[in-house]
Amino acid sequence: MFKTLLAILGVSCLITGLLIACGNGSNASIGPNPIHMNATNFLQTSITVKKGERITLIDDDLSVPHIIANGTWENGTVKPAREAGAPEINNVQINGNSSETIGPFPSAGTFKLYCTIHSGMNLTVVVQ
Ligand SMILES: [Cu+2]
Repeated sequence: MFKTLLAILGVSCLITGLLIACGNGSNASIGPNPIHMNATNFLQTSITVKKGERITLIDDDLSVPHIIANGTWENGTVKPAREAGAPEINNVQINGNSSETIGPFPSAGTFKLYCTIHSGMNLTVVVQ
């Protein structure tokens, strides 16, 4: 009886330890300056970061991908453009339920990103 109790206690400790380890692992996998996206847009229109930092785009939708590039949507029309000092973001695909880290942004300024799939899906990155 006592041995059985000890065994149960041991297994419980093992499971608890594994859960804690897994929790730490998933937190560490989220990159700097997270920006979430749903199926059709960024959940925030701009983000301010420090010079040299990166941003992390997180696709919270299970099935819809996003493809990110330098430029902006204006009244339903794509205006590809890369500002001086902007990192080249050349059709970076973020699949459903995953994330990609973009950058670094080496220069101060205001940089526009858009999704090539979703009309009006714009993000402004302000680097200070
Ligand atoms: Cu998109």
